[in-house]
Amino acid sequence: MGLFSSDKKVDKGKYLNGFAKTNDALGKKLKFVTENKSQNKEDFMEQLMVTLLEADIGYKTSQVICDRFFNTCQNYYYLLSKDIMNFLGKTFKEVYNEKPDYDIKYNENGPTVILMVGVNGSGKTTTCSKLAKKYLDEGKSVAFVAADTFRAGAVEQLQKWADELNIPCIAGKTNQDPSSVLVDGCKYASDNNIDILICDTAGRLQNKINLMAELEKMSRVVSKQIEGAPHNTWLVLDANTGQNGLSQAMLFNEITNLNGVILTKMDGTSKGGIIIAIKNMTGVPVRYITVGEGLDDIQDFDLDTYIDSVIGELRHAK
Ligand SMILES: Nc1nc2c(ncn2[C@@H]2O[C@H](COP(=O)(O)OP(=O)(O)O)[C@@H](O)[C@H]2O)c(=O)[nH]1
Ligand SMILES: [Mg+2]
Repeated sequence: MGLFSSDKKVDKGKYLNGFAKTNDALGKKLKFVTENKSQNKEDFMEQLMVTLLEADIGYKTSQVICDRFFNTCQNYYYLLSKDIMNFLGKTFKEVYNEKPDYDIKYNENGPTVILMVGVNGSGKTTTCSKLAKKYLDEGKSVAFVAADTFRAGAVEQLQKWADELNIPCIAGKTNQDPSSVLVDGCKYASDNNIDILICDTAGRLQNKINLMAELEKMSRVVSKQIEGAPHNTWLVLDANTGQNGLSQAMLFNEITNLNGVILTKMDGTSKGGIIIAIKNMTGVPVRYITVGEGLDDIQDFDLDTYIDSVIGELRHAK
């Protein structure tokens, strides 16, 4: 086995806390709806749809889940709530896995470059530090590139985390071309046997053409420095943004080669159903979730633990 293993480490307690609000909106409501189901199919279908939509599973994905349910369980009225919940859990999993999942890319022959992208305030910089802590705990060497040269104070914010974690931070000057900072970062990482180079970038809206073009340039420039780089381009999405997050994922995916999504601030939202919608609609796997502001509030995304956390009531349903 190489330096990198794809084994996931999952803390169930953090999942349960992180998804508590989604569990209220989805699990507890589904339990109620299925325990008190209407004999009228249209009514029951509507209740199911509304519950899925409220947890931000999205219209198209919710429709797929409902169709599958009513096609398979025509005699739904005679089913136990527990069986319906189990069926739905299984369907969430199938829908998530409909587009192939694939592992995180690691470079076994040099630094693995991770580009963190997303809109302002989504949690990119704090997630950089959480990721760094996680990789350091796994015994890897980590460095930062502060390529957010656009916003005043952005470089200092990452530098502060770097000092706290005691890792190098290759920083750009205000208004320096972010691509040139990335070049410096790649050179540093190659020369200093860095395993993981985490690159923080400026927040950009998915509909701002020149900022998106800049992102394309960054990828191109990095690919000339280290073979296969950027090995990972991860979109950092605030889970609170729900369906807007879906449109961000689609547009970023058109411009860059996204191969992962990180959903942040899961602890503050009931919209955790967005995870299923994002994977189902874009095919981009969810890599991590963040569930708080602490350095350890990051978790590998694990589909089974997620489904258990959001609709875990199935075990107690009648
Ligand atoms: N509650 C909570 N807050 C978070 C989480 N992740 C990030 N934040 C907060 O979101 C805010 C914006 O984060 P920042 O990393 O600066 O976003 P950036 O603009 O994308 O770099 C900060 O106040 C973070 O502490 C999370 O998982 N949970
Ligand atoms: Mg930032």
